[in-house]
Amino acid sequence: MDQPRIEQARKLVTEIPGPRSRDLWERRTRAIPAGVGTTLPIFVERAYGGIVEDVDGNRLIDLGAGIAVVNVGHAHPAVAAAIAEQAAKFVHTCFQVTPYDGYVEVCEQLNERTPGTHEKRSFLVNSGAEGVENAVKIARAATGRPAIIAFDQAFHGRTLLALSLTAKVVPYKRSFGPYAPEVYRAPYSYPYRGAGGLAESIAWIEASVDASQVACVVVEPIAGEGGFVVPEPGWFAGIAQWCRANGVVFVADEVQTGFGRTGAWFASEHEDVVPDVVVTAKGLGGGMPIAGVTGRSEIMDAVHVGGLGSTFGGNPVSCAAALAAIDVIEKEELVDRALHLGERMLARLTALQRETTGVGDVRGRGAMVAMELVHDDGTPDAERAKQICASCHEQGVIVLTAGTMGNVVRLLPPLVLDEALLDQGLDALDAAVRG
Ligand code: PLZ
Repeated sequence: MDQPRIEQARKLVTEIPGPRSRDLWERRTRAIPAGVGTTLPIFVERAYGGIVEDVDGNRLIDLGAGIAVVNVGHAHPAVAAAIAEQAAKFVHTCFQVTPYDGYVEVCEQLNERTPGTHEKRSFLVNSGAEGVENAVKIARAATGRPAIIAFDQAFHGRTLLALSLTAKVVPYKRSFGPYAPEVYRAPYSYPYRGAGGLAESIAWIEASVDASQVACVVVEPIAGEGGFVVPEPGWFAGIAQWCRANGVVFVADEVQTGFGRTGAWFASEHEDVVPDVVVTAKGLGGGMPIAGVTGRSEIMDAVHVGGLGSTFGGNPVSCAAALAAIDVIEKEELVDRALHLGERMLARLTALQRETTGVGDVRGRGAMVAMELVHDDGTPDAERAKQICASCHEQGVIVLTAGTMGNVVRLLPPLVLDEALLDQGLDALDAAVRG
């Protein structure tokens, strides 16, 4: 298919945001509630690879990948072609009404590629939050138990049950309760803050709820929105081990960490953990909305016929995009590329930490790298994180904040990003930090 490819170079022709984006912002404020936040108010005209072009003709380097979604790059030609081809055949039937093979094939891919060689089943929904909700439903059905364990720093989505599992109050939870019952929270391992060693986390769990009442633990291998917090070695595996010992379903939320992002297909692999259930979304669809719930067949099959479903879940166009994206990750060796980009990012950020003040911690895995900004006394400096992001945005580089305290700047570029573009993005970040 003919594809309007955009030269992989930054180009700034107006201030950021430019006049056309500002006009659209006016319309946006009249049409859309303020509750929908915005990181960077440029309005997008098109995007390709690692470049996002706005309506004023500015071309920005993307170090955010739509929050870990376009791992294969924006509008990858193979993904765009698969979408167009499927759209011309049929766009929707509802898989529960009349099935189609793309859905089956995506589930086969998920069963094959997620950790573990045991017999698995998968089913498809539309978003990470919906995936998490369904993982909990399945775990409850399989165990007959009510309770769920989640952790500090956790983000699992914005629907009510998922939001009950999410930790951060502002902006996510404020004024939206009451929350779902039977959710218990334990400390997440946070080496920089010296919090949540394995023994402490398990002690918290056991002090909060009787293990025999726990259906599942829902946990991210790396806390994504929570600030790219990489747990201490052995922690994630230790929690999985506790689950096994207590008949608790171990649910890995790989929504943000999956599909090559961390330099493995799934981040659980870094800890040699085989989760009972894995939730995927984001990178799975190459930019199209789709999410998967994959688990041991005996757990997945515990649900009665008709107990799982969704009108749009596993939409045929999203499935076609997912199959193309998975193929691209494989053929373009993007899992290895994530490691390579990650090393480059870590090296630059580590130098910044050494040569400037206020960068308390630099951490990450693969192409999921962040720095935590702190005051002299070590307390979180969210204002500085915000300023650094704003400076990057002015320089035409999309970066995002994260962190339960909002004091983390995170980098998660498309895995196809040109090295030269990455370096320019890092130059902008460097300038922003050195101020
Ligand atoms: N689990 C680990 O990172 C989504 C949130 C964006 P959905 N993270 C981005 C926002 O402001 O809402 C996420 C995640 C992890 C679940 C989710 C939820 O995925 O597809 O946004 O529902």
